[in-house]
Amino acid sequence: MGRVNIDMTEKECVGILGCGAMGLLFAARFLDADREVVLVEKDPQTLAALQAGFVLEEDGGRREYRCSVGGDVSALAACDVVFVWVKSGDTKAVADSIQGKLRADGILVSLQNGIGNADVLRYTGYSVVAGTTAMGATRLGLNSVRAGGLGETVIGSEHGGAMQKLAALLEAAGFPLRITKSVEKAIWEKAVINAAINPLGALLGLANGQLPGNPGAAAVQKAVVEEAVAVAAFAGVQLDSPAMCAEVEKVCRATAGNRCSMLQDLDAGRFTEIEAINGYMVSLAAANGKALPVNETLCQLVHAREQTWAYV
Ligand code: KPL
Repeated sequence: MGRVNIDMTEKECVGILGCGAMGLLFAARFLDADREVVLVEKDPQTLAALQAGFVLEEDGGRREYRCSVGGDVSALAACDVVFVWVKSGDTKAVADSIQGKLRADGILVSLQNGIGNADVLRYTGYSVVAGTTAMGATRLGLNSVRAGGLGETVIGSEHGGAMQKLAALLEAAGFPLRITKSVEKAIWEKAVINAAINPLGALLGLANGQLPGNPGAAAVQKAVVEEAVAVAAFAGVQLDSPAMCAEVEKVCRATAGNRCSMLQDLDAGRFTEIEAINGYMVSLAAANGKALPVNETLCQLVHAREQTWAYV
């Protein structure tokens, strides 16, 4: 589908719920586009740092931003659109906490990694637009982020009015945008890419661009993709293994310098999104009487890394 041209006379208020790398990158883009932005962050240290503003590093330059910041979802009461940028494991808690706190016509947006986030958010009763983004970002500190390249953002077309409003907002903020009739497929494609890159990058401590040239890592990536493509069919999504392998390699090269989000999580002592990515696939396969040994082993290894914090 093509570009959406809507004359927005009124400037929206955009909420960002969860101020990690992606949350801050999106906030910066909307502030650059002269939108009002409200940040909500539950971690007290990050919240305190954000009260002093935040910094975006990009192309060797550095820009400082200031906007409203709150520690509770009630700060989002006036927002037209709220981007949910918490980790997948926290989406359910967000859905529970946000009920009745937004405008009745407020729009929730989930571009998070993993499968099933939008379904969880739909329980709130608000309009939810689901999608994916390939924008790269690396968190440098509590209130600083480095932009990592302009990747495509994809959103689903099924929520007519909400989708059009969101599309106009994203385009005004300069996001390369694609609108698709099959957002489920786009979410699965992104999940397969994450399943093949994130646990390997995280366990090996390698940047994305180092994975394809590492024969062991590349062989495991291929096995992950083959299993993931087989299980996608149980969700009614038809994917092609060689095409997905090529896509994984393309993303590794396009985001070569990026340390994937799972590696950033482990480095920062945060729990990872492995359960919403490889773990989701393993569970769906099990529910259909199939095993995914490679994905399951990666889940166990990433959990084992998370559990090492118990010993420090
Ligand atoms: O989405 C990503 C992530 O790090 O979570 C990729 C595409 C792998 C980029 O690093």
